[in-house]
Amino acid sequence: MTDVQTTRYDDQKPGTSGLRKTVSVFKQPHYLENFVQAIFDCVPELKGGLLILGGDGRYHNDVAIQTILRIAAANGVAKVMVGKDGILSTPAVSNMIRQYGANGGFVLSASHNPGGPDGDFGIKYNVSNGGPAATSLTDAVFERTKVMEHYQIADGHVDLSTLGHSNLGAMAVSVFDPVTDYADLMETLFDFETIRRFLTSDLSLIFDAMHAVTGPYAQEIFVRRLGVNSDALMNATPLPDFGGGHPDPNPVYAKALFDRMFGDDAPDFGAASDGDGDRNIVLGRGVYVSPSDSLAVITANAHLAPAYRDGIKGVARSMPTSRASDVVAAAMGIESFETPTGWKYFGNLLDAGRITVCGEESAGTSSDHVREKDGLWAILMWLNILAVRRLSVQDILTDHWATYGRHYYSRHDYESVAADKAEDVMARLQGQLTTLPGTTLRKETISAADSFTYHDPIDGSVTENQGLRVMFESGSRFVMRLSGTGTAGATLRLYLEAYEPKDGDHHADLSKRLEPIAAIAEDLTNLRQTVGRDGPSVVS
Ligand code: G16
Repeated sequence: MTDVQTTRYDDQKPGTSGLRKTVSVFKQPHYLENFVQAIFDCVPELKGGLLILGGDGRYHNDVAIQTILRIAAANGVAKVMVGKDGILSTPAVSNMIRQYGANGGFVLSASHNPGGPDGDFGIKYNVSNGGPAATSLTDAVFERTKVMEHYQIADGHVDLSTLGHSNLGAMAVSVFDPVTDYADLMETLFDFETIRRFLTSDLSLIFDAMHAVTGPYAQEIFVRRLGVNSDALMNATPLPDFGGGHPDPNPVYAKALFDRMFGDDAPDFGAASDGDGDRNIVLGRGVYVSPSDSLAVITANAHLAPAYRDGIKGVARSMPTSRASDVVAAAMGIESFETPTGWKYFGNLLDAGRITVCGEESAGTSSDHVREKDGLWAILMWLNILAVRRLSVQDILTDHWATYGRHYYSRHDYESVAADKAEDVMARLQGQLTTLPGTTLRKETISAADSFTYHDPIDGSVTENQGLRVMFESGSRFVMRLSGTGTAGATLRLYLEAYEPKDGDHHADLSKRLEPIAAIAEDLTNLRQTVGRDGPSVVS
């Protein structure tokens, strides 16, 4: 074991989901080592404990895993369980931590961000409930990185290509199959027999793994256990640079899937996941299910899957997610919660048993089976619902809107804009918040406007400045916030939502329906001119 005198970095503050930087930043001397040592310093129970380790297979994953193993050995960890070839999806890490009673786990991923030598890398620490570390811990880690002087590291190398047990110094290392436990868990939650019958006779499916981590999981679950033909899987081999793609399942980066689903002879059901397998999107023939609608549909129909047969306790959504799930919760007489963006904010509600399902507009949905969002879980939930109800995706949506009304919804991303310009846009809107209520713009009267603050009902913690909300009397709304996951400049997100009651028109053109709200947002923020763009980089 060596005690290394280190050089500190001042930029190791975790964002929405762990520390994400370009690969070149992570390759700086001591950069990863400092961050990992800071976590060991802040989580003393890891000494003598069990750690889960894996990542999405992106470039630098293999190097970083060996480094973490050596630091873990030097810091007295008793045992590390690491996925074969360093592979583990984010939800699988969460499951492993819970299933094996681990003290924590590292996920190496920059999620939906691009990979490769010029791409992004990331590291996220999950705690013993399986969920992302709370802000109190990530803040403590950041503070530690600013004062630390040393880290400890052992010598050695672990062969990750073969299943089995070995030792690194006194630390036991177990290389395990990353897929089986997770696939087994899915089989306990859903009616695989009914889904298998449906998939092999009535429903054609296509799944895009985007050359990211879910390829092997999809192979095991869809092909081996559910009988789907393997040519239904697109891009199912994980690659360090995601095949040059951008593993974000949106209409721009998953264009091939969208083209198939909106083309002639489209399959009945299409889905995709992201770099580390926690996000999902669902499409039907010629129809895209907005993640906010997906959460609402799952809330209303979860009882059709065996694990949720007795009903769900409550539902939570991140603040920018549309209020579609609130309407379902009210009709069902269950609690609903609005939390800041970031899966970590659902953890307390899940642990306290106040909610069973939760979701985010950023293509994340999950339940209390793990403490992460879970892409394949959401896709299997949809398949279970479709297999029981025997309706098309479009028919499920049409029926849902007729029952609860429709929240037309879209997100406009302005990616990689100058950080100071993005701050200007936010400041301009922030400065008007107190005077906006009562104002009528383009026939819409503003009922309320604020900067979102979350009061955690379980631990009483308060989280401020989580995005700016402008609400209208019509039930429409827009939200503006800065992304916490980008690595280049700033990404501004504008979330647009228009409510159409249950007896209204649910089949209007989406962008036309949202146009007045978008125009008001532009009037109030001068967004496009300030950031120097004609329009958003991505519309989803
Ligand atoms: C992460 C978080 C999510 C969050 C998303 C978007 O997702 O885990 O909870 O909704 O970022 O964050 P932002 O709008 O700040 O970019 P992932 O899939 O990147 O881990």
